[in-house]
Amino acid sequence: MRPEATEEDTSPMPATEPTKIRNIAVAGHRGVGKTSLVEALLFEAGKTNRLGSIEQGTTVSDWDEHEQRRAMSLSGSLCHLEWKERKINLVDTPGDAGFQADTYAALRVVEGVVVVLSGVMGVEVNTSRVWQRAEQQELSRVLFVNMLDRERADFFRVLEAARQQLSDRCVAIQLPIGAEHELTGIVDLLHMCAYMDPSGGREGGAQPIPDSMTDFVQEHREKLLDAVVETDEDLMARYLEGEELEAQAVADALKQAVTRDELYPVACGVATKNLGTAALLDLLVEGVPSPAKKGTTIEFGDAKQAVFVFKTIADPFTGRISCFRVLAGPVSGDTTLVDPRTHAKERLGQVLLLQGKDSEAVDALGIGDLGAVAKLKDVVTGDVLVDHEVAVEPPHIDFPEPVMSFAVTPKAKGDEEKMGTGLRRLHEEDPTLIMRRDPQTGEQLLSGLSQMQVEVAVDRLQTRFHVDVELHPPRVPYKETIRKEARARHRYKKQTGGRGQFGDCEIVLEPLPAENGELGYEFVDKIVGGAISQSYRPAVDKGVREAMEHGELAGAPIQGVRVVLVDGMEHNVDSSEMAFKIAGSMAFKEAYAKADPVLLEPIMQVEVAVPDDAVGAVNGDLNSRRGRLQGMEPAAGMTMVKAEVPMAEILTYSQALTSMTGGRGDYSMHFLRYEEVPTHVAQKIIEQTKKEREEAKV
Ligand SMILES: Nc1nc2c(ncn2[C@@H]2O[C@H](COP(=O)(O)OP(=O)(O)OP(=O)(O)O)[C@@H](O)[C@H]2O)c(=O)[nH]1
Ligand SMILES: [Mg+2]
Repeated sequence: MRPEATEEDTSPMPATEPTKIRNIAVAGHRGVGKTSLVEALLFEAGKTNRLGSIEQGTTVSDWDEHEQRRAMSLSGSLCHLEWKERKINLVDTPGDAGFQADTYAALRVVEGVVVVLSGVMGVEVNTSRVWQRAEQQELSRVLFVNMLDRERADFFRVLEAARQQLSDRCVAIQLPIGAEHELTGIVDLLHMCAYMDPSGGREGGAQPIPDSMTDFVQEHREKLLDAVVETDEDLMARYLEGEELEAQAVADALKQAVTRDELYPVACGVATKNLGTAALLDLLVEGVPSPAKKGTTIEFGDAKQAVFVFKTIADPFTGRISCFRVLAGPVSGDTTLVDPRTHAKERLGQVLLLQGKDSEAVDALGIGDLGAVAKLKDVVTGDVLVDHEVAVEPPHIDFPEPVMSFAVTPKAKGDEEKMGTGLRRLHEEDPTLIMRRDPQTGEQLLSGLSQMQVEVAVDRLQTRFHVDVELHPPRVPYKETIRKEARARHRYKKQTGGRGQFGDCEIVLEPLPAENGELGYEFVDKIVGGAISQSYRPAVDKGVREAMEHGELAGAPIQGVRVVLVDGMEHNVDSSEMAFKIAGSMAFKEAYAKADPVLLEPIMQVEVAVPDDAVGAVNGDLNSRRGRLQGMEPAAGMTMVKAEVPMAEILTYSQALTSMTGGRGDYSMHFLRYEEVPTHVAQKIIEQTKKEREEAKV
């Protein structure tokens, strides 16, 4: 007899069909209301019973204690909801420049992006960056102009900015009713209806458009129609003949245009009041293509089951959680996959759906769906797991390069290993957070995309891994080189009781020009006759190399030198390799002092995105940092200032830029080349080194 189904019925729940899935990243500039919008969408769809807020630290997606403490998103957060019989997976991404790794990874696993803009600020630096990424991935995009209840918010100004700076194919699909604190609702230009402000409750369904707006709405409806018919030849023909186009035909054409990434509808609302969410969800379901329609560009060979890991959460308690997209499936729990990168077998225990920090086990996930699994062994973000060994090229996510480094040391002696383990785990979570030892200065460096990112890592080391660390500006990796030729001879001779020491060599130092920007070293043997026998000559080279490790000026490595061994002498009993090594080293030091040695410093190429009103201040400041301006270009409502600046002057730039631009500035930099330090600056560094050496002696 068949048992009756109970609540604990374990019959497998079918995976969601790929046609019924919508994968969407919510992205944009810092603090425009992305997390608040995701919160509102979950609430509107009935996934939550109350609208959480950033202020109270009660949103689903900013669940981490550090996110709540700083009132900002620090990592991507995966959520899901159902709307009109579709499953919508949402990835709430951080807007801060320091945490873009998750944003870029999320853009690899979705078909659509809601680009959120502030109704006050409009297009900002990161709006443009996200837009460009989405463009590269050919993702469907819907814009959401948020915060329309705020003072100085202006939907039409933002719309115009989006058309100018992002794409002229941005077109309003909604309009606000009223403005700023008198905003009372929005008009849906596609379905020609209105939604009134629900003040934080669920949205109340479609309403008639207020009479007072008829003409205005008509004007914008026509703009929308113009834009839509342009993407559809049949409609265009009928439109030009003056035919009245039925609403459904327009809606279908719009949907197709959004799906094909040809039109970018601009929606609007107020996330914190839940205004505009129903219309937005409709638009996402209709416009964003399903994984069945769009497919993925990530390779998985002929695998029958395959997943792509786009995010790793390093939880000290549950262990590692890997978030993935199913490439081929369905994929169920209790499956063993293989990671072609490591050739290791990885067992998937339970397959999970994530809702912020909460997880729910499901039987299986179908193609295109997003989910997670705990405790994989050696899987890192970016890996593709498959059911049998196939040669797949994992997708290149192209994470941004770190722009700043700090020297990091544990407060307590003996905590080095704990710090190392913690930082390695944090790097798994955020691949743009990089730990390395500088071979020249010996310091442990922590590099990242922003000061905030590094500071958050320090906080996490403390709360998760219980190790307190300190950050210092790193030592600048200076180098030394010579400007002119010099010659020296050194005889190393020791006569003691037994066998003595004898080595004698004469060398000439010559400046060696850089090759491909790299300063090198060359040893040339020009001994004629047999002044020094063949077997001792490499010892001279060795001695020279040792002397070059720490130059006399600032203890920095010497580069850009050709050493020519021209003469010497040996003793048939007392000579040894050791004696020639010492002679080589001493001869080098003597010649070096006469060869006009100079100090070199790394020069960075710096690009600063500056709000127009702060350009003067930023340029002046770069000047005072010995920077050389290379040019200025308008970029997304800002000015992109390019300059070459010595690394020593820009180690602590982030705070200065924040205060000059009210937090609206943004910068990136990379190493360019080494250059001679100006004399007055070099003098200070040399004196400082001298002082440190003397102190070390005492
Ligand atoms: N007045 C008003 N405030 C809003 C609105 N949306 C968000 N906020 C507030 O703006 C602030 C930032 O909101 P978040 O949701 O954290 O913005 P975010 O884009 O997720 O920020 P990051 O993830 O840090 O980039 C919070 O204080 C929100 O309460 C809105 O529509 N109107
Ligand atoms: Mg957020």
